[in-house]
Amino acid sequence: MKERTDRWDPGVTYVIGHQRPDTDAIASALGYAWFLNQTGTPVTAARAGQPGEQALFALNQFQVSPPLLLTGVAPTFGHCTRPQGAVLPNASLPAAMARVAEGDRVVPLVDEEGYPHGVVTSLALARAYTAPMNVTAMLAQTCSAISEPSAIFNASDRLSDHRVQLLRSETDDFLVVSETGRYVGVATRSRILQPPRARLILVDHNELSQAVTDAEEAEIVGVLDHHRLGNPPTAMPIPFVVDPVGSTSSLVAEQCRNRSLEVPKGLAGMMLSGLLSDTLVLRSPTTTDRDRDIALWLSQIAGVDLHEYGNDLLHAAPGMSQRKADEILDTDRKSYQISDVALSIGQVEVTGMEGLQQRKEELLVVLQDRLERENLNFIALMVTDVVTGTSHLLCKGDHWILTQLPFTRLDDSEFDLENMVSRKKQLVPTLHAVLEEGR
Ligand SMILES: [Mn+2]
Repeated sequence: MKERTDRWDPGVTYVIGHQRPDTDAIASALGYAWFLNQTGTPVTAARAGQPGEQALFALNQFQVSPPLLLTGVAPTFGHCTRPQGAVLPNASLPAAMARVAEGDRVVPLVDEEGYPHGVVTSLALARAYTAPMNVTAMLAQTCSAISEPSAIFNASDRLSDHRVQLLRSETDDFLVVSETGRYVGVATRSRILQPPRARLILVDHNELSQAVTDAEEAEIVGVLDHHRLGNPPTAMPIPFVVDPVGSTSSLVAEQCRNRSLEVPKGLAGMMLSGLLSDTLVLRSPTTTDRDRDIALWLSQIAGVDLHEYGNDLLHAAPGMSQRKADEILDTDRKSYQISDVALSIGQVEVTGMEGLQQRKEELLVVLQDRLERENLNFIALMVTDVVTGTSHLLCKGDHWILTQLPFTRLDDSEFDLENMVSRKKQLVPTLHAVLEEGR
C-alpha cells in the first residue's frame, strides 16, 4: 500500500527531523515526541523522508516503529475544503433552492458517480424564479439548465501553485475533487486566503533549507538542535534550544532524565543509537561529557553494552558498497560560502578504507560534475572510517585551494586527513583558516 504522505492534519503538531533523516533525526523525533506527550503537550513524531539503513537497523533492533512520513507541509485545497451538500444535475430547481435556503452560496451539481458538473449560484436561481414564465414549466427545469462551470482543484494541489489563478477568479467558491476526480467539497476564497498552517517542532536541524519540503509555509513552534544557527525568523516567540552536544538525542534524553520519566526500553535504545551514531560511539571530537554520561544511562535502560552495540550500529551504515557514486556524495553533503569561495563537502562513513580505491575514479567523476554544474570553487568527499577514527578526502576545485590544503597529499585529488572525523568541528574550521588567509 502506498503511504499517504501529503496529508498533514492542521490539528496536530509534528516533531520532525531534517530531510534524508539519519539515525539521530529519527531517534530525536521519536524521543522528543514521547517526552512532550508525557509532559502534557500532544504531538506526533514525523520524518521528512526514508530513514537511512543505519536508522532502520536501530528501529529493527529495538522493535520501534518509524515516525510518520510527511513529504510536504504546504497548505492544500484539501485543507480549505468543507464537505458541502450537492444535488444531482437532473434535479429540479427546488432541490437547489432548498440548499440555498440552508445558507449555501453555491450548489454543486454532482452525478451518481460522484463527478462534478458545475454549480448553480443563488443569483442564477433568483433569475430563474423571477423569469416571465409559467410556474410549472419553471419548476420543471433541471439544475443543469441553469448551471455554470466552476474552477475545479485537486484536494492535494498546493494553494501556492494556484495563487495567481485564485486572485484573478471572479467567484468566491471553488469545487474540490479527489485524486480520481470525484467531488469532495467546496473551498471558499476567505478560507484559502487564511489557510491553516502545519505546526512543526524541528529537531536535529534549524535551517529551513534542510527542513521538510514547504516548511517555509508552515509554522515553526519549537526547535531542539545541536547544529550552528541558520534559523528563520518567527512571528511569535518559540521554545528554541540549540546546545552544542554530540547529538539531539542526548538533549532529549537529558530532558527525560531531568523529569525522572521512565523511558521505555525501545525508545532508550533509539536515543542511544542517535547519540552513538552522531558521536561515532563517543569518539568524535563533538562528544561532550554530557553525552558520555547520558549514553551510559540510556544503555542501562536499553539493556545493551554501549561499545558492543555501538560497533554493530556503525557497521550497519551502508558505506560505499551497493550505492551509486552520486548517492554516496550527495546523501550527506553541505554547502558553505567562505569569503568569496563557494564550497561543498559530502561525508560518508565506512568501516574500513578498502572500498575507497575501487570507487575512487567514479567518485572523482561525480565530484567534477557537481563542481561544474553548481559553479563551486571547491568540492570534497570526506570518507570517514568509523572503526579506526580516520578520514581521507577526495576533492576537486581551484588549483590554489588544492595546493594550500594542510593535509598529507596522497595524489592529485586525495588527501589523508589522519585522525579527523568531524566535518563541522575539524574539517570546515581548517578550510576556513586556509581560505580566509586567501590566495
Ligand atoms: Mn544530529
